[in-house]
Amino acid sequence: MSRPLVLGGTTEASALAALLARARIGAILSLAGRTRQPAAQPLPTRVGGFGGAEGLARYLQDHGITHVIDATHPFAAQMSRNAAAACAALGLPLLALTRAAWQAQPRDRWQHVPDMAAAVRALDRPAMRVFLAVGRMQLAAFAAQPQHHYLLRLVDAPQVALPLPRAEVVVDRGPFTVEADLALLRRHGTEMVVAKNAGGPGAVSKITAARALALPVVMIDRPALPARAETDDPAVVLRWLAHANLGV
Ligand code: 3Y8
Ligand code: NAP
Repeated sequence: MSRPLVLGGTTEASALAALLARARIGAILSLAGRTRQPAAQPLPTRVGGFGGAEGLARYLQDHGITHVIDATHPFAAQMSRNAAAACAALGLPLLALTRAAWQAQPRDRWQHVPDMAAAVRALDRPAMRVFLAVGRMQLAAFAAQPQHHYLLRLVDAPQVALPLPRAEVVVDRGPFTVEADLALLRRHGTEMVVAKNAGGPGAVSKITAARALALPVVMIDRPALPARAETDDPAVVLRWLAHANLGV
């Protein structure tokens, strides 16, 4: 009997969780515990870190996990590295459920930067109205460019003072829509968007809205991830589980 662990926290992970629950596969979903009220999921869910790759390996053994599906966000590189290391150490099958990066379209005004530090450097210019859509955990880096008027979209209301002197907060969790993001950017008078190349449908609306408004986008490219088997199709994950099950 297979007992998969899904490392979640994305739209794709939630969709896979629904498929696994409907197929009555005894999977467990795992979240880091970054948000105060994570969306309810149709699988038993554990929340919190494992304690590095070693802690994850112990968890996999203690809970008789037979497969690991890494459906984490493309920027959750540490979790992906730990999953690859723990599965290699235990000889457990690992499959990543990923989503393609967004590609610039002809009218897009993207400036690609390799990482968050380069995104901060790209803002080294006179004050602008910037939609900083990178979430809460990266805000401190942007204190190096305090001159801008920032619009921040966070999943939870900030509990501590923000590291940015001129910032307006919108508390909202995606998936978002184009019409809502168009209204948001117009209301704020946004002149530039800063975004991670998350890919997928859940965060793309601000990129589509920026295109419609001909706004420049500082697009942060994805971090390098460990080599592993990948698919962007949840149905492939189900077949992989069935096949690997036959193999055990
Ligand atoms: C805790 C689970 C689902 C999953 C929905 C996706 C889509 C909406 C868009 C913007 C960009 C951002 C952020 C974002 C999106 C989906 C997906 C996605 C971006 C939840 C969730 C968790 C998190 C963690 C959170 C981070 C933050 C990043 C906000 C749940 C809602 C900016 C990434 O306040 C914080 O501490 C937030 C932390 C990691 C990045 C950061 O560095 O701050 N996601 N987001 C997961 C866990 O605990 O393991 O609360 O229910 C999931 C989703 N967020 O079920 O439909 O699939 O990408 N999440 C980015 O892509 O740039 C918002 O505003 O346009
Ligand atoms: P990260 O930097 O790659 O991971 C840092 C540590 O957080 C990991 O080493 C692990 O702690 C813990 N962790 C991360 N994901 C976990 C999970 N699904 N279950 C249990 N522990 C987890 O991760 P992150 O970028 O902070 O992302 C955290 C979560 O938010 C992930 O679920 C991710 O899918 C989701 N998310 C992230 C982003 C983003 O922009 N980064 C966007 C949307 C959703 P231990 O070492 O103690 O095991």
